[in-house]
Amino acid sequence: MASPPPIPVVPGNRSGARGREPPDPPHPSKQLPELIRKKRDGSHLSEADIRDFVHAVVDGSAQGAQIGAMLMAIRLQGMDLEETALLTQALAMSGQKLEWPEAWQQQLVDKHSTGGVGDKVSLVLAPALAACGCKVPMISGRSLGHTGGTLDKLESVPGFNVIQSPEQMKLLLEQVGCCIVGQSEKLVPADGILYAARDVTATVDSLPLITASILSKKAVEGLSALVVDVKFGEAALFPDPKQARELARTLVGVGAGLGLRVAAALTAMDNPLGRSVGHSLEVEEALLCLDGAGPPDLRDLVTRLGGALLWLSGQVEAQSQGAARVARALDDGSARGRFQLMLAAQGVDPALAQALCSGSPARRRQLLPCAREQEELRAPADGTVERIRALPLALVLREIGAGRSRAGEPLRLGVGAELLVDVGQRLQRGTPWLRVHRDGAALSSAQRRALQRALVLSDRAPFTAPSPLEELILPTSVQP
Ligand code: IUR
Repeated sequence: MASPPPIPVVPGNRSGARGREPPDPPHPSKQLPELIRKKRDGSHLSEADIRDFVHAVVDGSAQGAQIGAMLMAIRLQGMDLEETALLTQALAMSGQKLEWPEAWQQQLVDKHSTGGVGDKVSLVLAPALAACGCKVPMISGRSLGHTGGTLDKLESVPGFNVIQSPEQMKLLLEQVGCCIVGQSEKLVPADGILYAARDVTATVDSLPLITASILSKKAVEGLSALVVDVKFGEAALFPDPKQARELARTLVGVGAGLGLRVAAALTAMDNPLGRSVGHSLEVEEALLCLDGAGPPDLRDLVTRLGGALLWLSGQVEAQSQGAARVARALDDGSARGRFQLMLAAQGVDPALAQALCSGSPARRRQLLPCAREQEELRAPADGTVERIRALPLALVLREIGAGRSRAGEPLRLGVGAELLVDVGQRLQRGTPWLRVHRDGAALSSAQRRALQRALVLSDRAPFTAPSPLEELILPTSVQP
């Protein structure tokens, strides 16, 4: 594999670059109907149009209905790459840009996912990359709909604080090499407002809006390289692989236009990733992966995404070399050491962080939030596990408290499920295949039926499940 192209230096998009210009004065919201009409009728929005819209969103002059109308116009009419890049920039400029020492330039990397079930990759990858010498200023999201969120998973560790100022993030990167934090009023506030509005206006699944939302948060991080994990399959935002590939290409293309080196991984989200779904159960599984063990699909994704990032940022000669380096960090305990440091530096009692990281799986379970009851489901027939459908599983778990239907809803952090079998495995009728961790009443018969439908059996011979990573789309050219 050839070395990646030299890293472009884009003014205002790098460590040491000057801060953003002071914002222009607020614009009156009476202009907004014109802008909305323009997009509604399929015209191209200019840089000034997009900037005016984003200003109005942030300064509060845009009414909720106007924001919703513009989002729907964009959802229905789309945006070309230029408009999407302009929207990304306008969102990024709505808050503070993170400033890092010049010496970190090449080491700054990050990963983002479009949302999955059982996806705990960030929990493992951020400390593993830190152990490989990277700086990872990860701004993550919360659980929403049937998909899980990294911030909520981390908050199942008592004391973990996702609210960190830009100054604290810098300290975390100096001392630990990684941090995982939430978006705040200082960081890309326009995306926070638009994301919440998208959620209640059926405009989440818009290619330009997703692209601008993800890349604006990454543009302020001043990265050398970014990999976006774009999910496809039944439980993904875009189930159709063609649409997911289009999103992946848009992310790579718009990223390149902004001087960001972005790769997009297309990964299958039909089965949950790993064997655990649910907040504290996923932290336990992330710790297993950090022990150098855990499910092979999780380790495979962590090492391959990490390998791609080390290669893209020019730190290794080939992706396979990067993957081997990440695998070493998992096997020699250095990644777990970084995770322990990150927990303690982000508010967890150091004794608890140590006990979690060095304890046995049984001890870890005692230290994390635990559901009150467990209930097992058994295979209804003999057969080979063809699929374990992530979507019905996640929908039932959401009903019993492991997910949210609306932003801000409280979560039951110990609620979730453990898969007791693997895809490709031969089962006999009556074999326990799923252990549900629940707080409330027993599962209803409708919930049990829905869960049993998640187990898809066939007459095939046993097989080894393929890697979830189907394709890595790399930037072909970078236009600073
Ligand atoms: N993650 C984001 O940061 N923004 C989005 O719109 C989606 C995932 I979907």
